[in-house]
Amino acid sequence: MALPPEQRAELGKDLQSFLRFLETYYPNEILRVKKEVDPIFEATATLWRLEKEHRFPVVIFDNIKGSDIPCVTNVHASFPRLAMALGLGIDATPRDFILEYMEREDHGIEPVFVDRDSAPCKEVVLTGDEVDVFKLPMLKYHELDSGQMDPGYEQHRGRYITLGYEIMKDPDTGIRNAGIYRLQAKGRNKFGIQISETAHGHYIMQKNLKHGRPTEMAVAIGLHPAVELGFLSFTSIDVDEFAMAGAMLGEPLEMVKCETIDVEVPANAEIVLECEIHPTEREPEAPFGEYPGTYGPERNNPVVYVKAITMRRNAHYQSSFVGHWDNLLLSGVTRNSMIYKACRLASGGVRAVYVPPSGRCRYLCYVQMEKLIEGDPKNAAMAAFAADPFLKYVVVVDDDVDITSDSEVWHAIAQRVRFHQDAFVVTHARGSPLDPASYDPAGGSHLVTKVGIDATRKADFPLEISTPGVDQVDLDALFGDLWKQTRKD
Ligand SMILES: Cc1cc2nc3c(=O)[nH]c(=O)nc-3n(C[C@H](O)[C@H](O)[C@H](O)COP(=O)(O)O)c2cc1C
Ligand SMILES: [Mn+2]
Repeated sequence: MALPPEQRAELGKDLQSFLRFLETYYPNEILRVKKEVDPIFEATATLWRLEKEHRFPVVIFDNIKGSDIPCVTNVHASFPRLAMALGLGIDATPRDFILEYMEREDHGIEPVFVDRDSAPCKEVVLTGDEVDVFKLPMLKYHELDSGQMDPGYEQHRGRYITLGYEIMKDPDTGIRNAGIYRLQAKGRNKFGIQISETAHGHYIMQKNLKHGRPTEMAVAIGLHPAVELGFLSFTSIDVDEFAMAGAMLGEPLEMVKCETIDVEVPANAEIVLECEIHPTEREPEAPFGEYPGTYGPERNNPVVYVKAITMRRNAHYQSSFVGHWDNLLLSGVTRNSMIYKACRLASGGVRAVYVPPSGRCRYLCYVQMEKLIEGDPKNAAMAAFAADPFLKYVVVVDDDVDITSDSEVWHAIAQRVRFHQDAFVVTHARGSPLDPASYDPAGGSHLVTKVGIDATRKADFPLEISTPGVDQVDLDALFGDLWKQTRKD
């Protein structure tokens, strides 16, 4: 369940060390593309082609047209890699992951400061006119991705940064915050930004906007996946996510001050953009291919100016393919622990929760429990809904059902549910504004209908068939190897 100690020691604390770890011990997890690849669709078409083959390796594009910087993609597109980032074995289960993640979330490790001379992200410092974001291998992901461009930059329309960790400080409390908010490249030193209304980053920006102040914001690109898992932990606005990043890394996160703004960033980041969100300017941003597999609508969104770029000498840029496994799994594994905690609070019988990829790791949740008293499954379902507003269907099953298997869960629904008494429906509840089945998807409605289902066996469930001795049968003794050569259905 845990990585062997010699492998664990080489997990590293930055993106490139993690990639070296994979190359050394799990070389089949990485593919490299050496030929020149167009940032407009060609890289993402390659990833999607692999996806159609059910292959989700890390893909490193060494040579994206127009950039000297390699583009690392798909790091989070496979669950075992996320588990290994936390020191778990390649065969860890989602339940192993939740328990490890929760344990670490409960023991934050405060960051430490290093001086700029020992910070890899300061090896190259570009300020003022030296700033040109189009030197970064930013990709265009989906056909209709767009947004308003500055004059002269039309050929770059639709290129986005999707895996920048935006770091800001709450002006009232001074507490740091980190979250991913996409950036639409508009000009040499200018982006549009989409920060959802519910993100902490949005509250911080609003506090500054009320006073007509710009918001200082650093964007860290290219981090160790454990650091990313910490930054994305579902904490209250009063928790410094840098302590969560340290907890996931297993040691304090090393931080360094920015050159031009009063913000601190991970010293081991590959690339850092030092920015300000303009206090008044807004411009059309998007459409952009979003996590549900549909486009997020164009909006008049804030504008961001880049004051400096600092980076490693051999910096690697990192991208996430939004709407695909790389994006879905990363958000999925971090919400599981929040849902699990709430469900355990509601019922001590809950054993595990899982937000399956079939629900885009957002809309569906399976809860596995040892039902000690009737009614408990519905309470567990209500707790899951209370914890995560994006959920629309929660299905609670007995503890012999494998909740990582959609077909086992559907079997339980088909066999054990009297819908009129085992399900409950809540209309007009808050969901995701990007939900394609919200009451008004074109208008960006966040109102959705939620369904909780108790698919556990009820007290009058008939006796199930069984045959004594199944586990004692020795197939090798009976058939030699021949049984293994029969077709597996
Ligand atoms: C690949 C990826 C892309 C994301 N893009 C956005 C985005 O563009 N806007 C947004 O508000 N949230 C986005 N999110 C979700 C937020 O980053 C996430 O909810 C985060 O926890 C918000 O942090 P905060 O509440 O501390 O601000 C994205 C998540 C992932 C994994
Ligand atoms: Mn936060």
